[in-house]
Amino acid sequence: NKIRMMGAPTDVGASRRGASMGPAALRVAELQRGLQQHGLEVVDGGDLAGPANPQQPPVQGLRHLDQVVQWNQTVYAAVEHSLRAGEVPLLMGGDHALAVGSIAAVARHCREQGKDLRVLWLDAHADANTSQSTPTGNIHGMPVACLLGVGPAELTGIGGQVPALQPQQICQVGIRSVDREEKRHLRELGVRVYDMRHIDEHGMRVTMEQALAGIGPDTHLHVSFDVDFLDSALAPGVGTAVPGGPTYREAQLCMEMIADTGRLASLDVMELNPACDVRNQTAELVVDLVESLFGKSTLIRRPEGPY
Ligand code: DIR
Ligand code: MN
Ligand code: MN
Ligand code: MN
Repeated sequence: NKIRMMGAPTDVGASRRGASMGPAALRVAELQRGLQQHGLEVVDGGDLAGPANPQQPPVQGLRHLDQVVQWNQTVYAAVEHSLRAGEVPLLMGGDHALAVGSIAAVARHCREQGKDLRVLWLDAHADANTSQSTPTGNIHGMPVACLLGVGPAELTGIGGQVPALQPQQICQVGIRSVDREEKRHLRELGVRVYDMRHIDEHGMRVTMEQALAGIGPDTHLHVSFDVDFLDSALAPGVGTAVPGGPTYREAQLCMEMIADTGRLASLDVMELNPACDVRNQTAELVVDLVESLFGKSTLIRRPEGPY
């Protein structure tokens, strides 16, 4: 199916500015051409529009709620429209708060089409804070909680069903930074989390086999890729870098195993921050990894796994 790139140039959900330049950096790194090289049909729908960043402090534990809601409504509508057209939406963030709109649209589409939705959340952070537990007030630390029904009604209600997602539909990989109160909340929400220790102990291959288990012909697989998932030495171009993430090879294997399922149907590429990057190297790495996610491989491989 045709891939539709759409940019959401905003950083209203973060406190560090710069993720608003993420879509431009991905275009400079030739994301569209990179995917086309593998025979994929890719259109760039340009950037969505939304409110500017007012750079205000949090109000009752939430920074820029109105702006985050507006951006999410726009993202929701654009992703929904693309899915209805039978496309694979590729959202270029923008901060990760926008995954609420994106995934709410995917969830609604799956309900309507009778598809089995699975969300793979690749991130250093669990993004499961609430206005109570957040140490920063940044809504990009809250989208998982919002999608599971915990958060301000203007966000949890996007897509018309609360919660938009059931905890067993989402699985996190690469987690290594969870705030103190967020930890308890994550456990209560019931999200499956494969943290870095799990990857250390079992390896990326076993971890991804576990994360992808149960995916079948009726599955719509959505990947929400926060670029800070990657080790911060490889990928400095993010606002909240955390050391100790997946290496280049581990990240490639992760992406290739997702591609092998043949079920990837929508994607978020979030939190790329060119203001923190070194000569656009993080954007270039992300393009390389997204190519793998859509099936680039070194050799022609025979299917061998359970998927
Ligand atoms: C931290 C950082 N847990 C917070 N979160 C994110 O502000 O809630 N950084 N998502 O990318
Ligand atoms: Mn993150
Ligand atoms: Mn384990
Ligand atoms: Mn995130």
